[in-house]
Amino acid sequence: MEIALESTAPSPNRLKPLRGIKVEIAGQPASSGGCGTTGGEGKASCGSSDGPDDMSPEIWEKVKNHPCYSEEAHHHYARMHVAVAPACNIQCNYCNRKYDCSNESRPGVVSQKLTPEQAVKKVIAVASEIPQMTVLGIAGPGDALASPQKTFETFRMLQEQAPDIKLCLSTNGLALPDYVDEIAKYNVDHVTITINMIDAAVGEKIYPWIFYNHKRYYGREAAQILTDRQMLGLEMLTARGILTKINSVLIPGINDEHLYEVNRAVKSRGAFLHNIMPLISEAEHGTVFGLTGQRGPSAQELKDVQDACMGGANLMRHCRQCRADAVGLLGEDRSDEFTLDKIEEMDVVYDLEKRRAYQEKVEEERQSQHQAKVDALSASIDAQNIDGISLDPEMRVMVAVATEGHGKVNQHFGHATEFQIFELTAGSATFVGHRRVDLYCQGGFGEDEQLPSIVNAINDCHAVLVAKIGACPRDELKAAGIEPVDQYAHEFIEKAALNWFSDYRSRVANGEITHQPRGDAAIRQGAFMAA
Ligand code: CLF
Ligand code: SF4
Repeated sequence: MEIALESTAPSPNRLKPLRGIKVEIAGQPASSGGCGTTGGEGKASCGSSDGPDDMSPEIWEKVKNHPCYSEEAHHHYARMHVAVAPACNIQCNYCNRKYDCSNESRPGVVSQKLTPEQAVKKVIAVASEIPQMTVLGIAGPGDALASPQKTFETFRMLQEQAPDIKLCLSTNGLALPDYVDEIAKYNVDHVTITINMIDAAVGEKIYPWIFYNHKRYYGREAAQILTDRQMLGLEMLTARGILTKINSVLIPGINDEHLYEVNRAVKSRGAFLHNIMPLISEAEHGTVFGLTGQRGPSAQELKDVQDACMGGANLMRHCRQCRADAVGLLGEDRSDEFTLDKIEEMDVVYDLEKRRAYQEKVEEERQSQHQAKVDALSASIDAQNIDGISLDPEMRVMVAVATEGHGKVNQHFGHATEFQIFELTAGSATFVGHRRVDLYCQGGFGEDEQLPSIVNAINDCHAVLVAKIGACPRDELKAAGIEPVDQYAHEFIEKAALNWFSDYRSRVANGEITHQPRGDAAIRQGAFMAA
């Protein structure tokens, strides 16, 4: 399928036209956002409703057990990263090269660097211990394609020794067009490109320099080369049928309004997913942005940009900005269990059949959970009026949910290190993201000084749904205007949230309470954490 040269790119005078490359992803129209052929464009994420009926069999095979490319899969399948690529060929103003690449990991984290041989050993060890680990990503600690020998040597060895593991890489895109053949040769099916701009006037505020063709370029010229290379690389990957995810770092005042254009430009070039991540910026990270006081976005600013991009490339909302050596399910990190000295002592047996059998069980559980959730949702209350009083059909609120997984409200408030956020309207519960918080319960006791930061993190929510909550945080949440709700413990999240919402609307309708708009919430900026 040919992409029209006019395309949907919004600023043809600033963006070079598409190069007329034939763009085909099996089963996916070139101009579609990727996730769905029937599921609609610009969905909140490749979310829980996405299944084999929503996309072509070829794409379903690629995404069904990739935790980053499928929101539902991330509850069941794990990924790991190996930090084999130390070099970088550009400078981002949000990066300090003492730490890992911030394009696919949280600032301020340092990974244990590995040789390709050590990396392969580690992958095999993790794969035999965690059979639901299905994806190996190379995401730094620098740029995966600035150390191409190490990256591709790791992929080559892995393909031979662990052929069932999906290969994934993350890059800033500068060197990408030179390595598309290698990427295809090693069956790397998933590539992330960090694209923060398509306009060099924006780019020069983010990138002071790049190193390209043995020469250093600065300012606007550097940004122009970078955006041209990123767009070319994206088109080449799409033409090869390789799934692409675009990461964009949202930098208030620099590219917040521009990311809509980025979303449309990458969609027109066949990007599968767009992951808009908040800038995390602190002076202690020693980055240009940290030192000049450039702030990150608030939770509502992030949501506003994501919402504005709806209708374009599908949005990923479950990213955890993980480490370049992360191991485990998204949101958990087990890298400490697999340090090189520990691997040396392990009895490692790579049993492909055992892994397959285990993953079949995981898939069965996922299907039955999915069905149970669908059934529960259809039984949720969707009242239009109660006792003859009509409920406000336009009302829209957000709630925070404490969960340990299985799609249920099943975590104690004090044990939560993150909350899932859902937006509710009459009859719909949409996942909009996660909020990291400091653990409230430490060593069996509530830490009252943590409460203000937790309230800040979910301050835009009308309620927090939990399995259990103590008297003290309950009172403080109420005082902050957030309703603590524990009567839906161990129910499926969407059903619980919609039933609470129906009850809330009826209390508003009968005058028991007054519906008040909520304020904004803060995205946690702390960086020196494990996961
Ligand atoms: Fe790693 Fe990235 Fe592959 Fe995932 S992470 S290289 S696509 S396997 Fe995932 Fe982590 Fe977000 Fe990245 S949650 S930072 S999006
Ligand atoms: Fe840092 Fe990654 Fe940017 Fe390179 S591409 S400067 S490693 S954030």
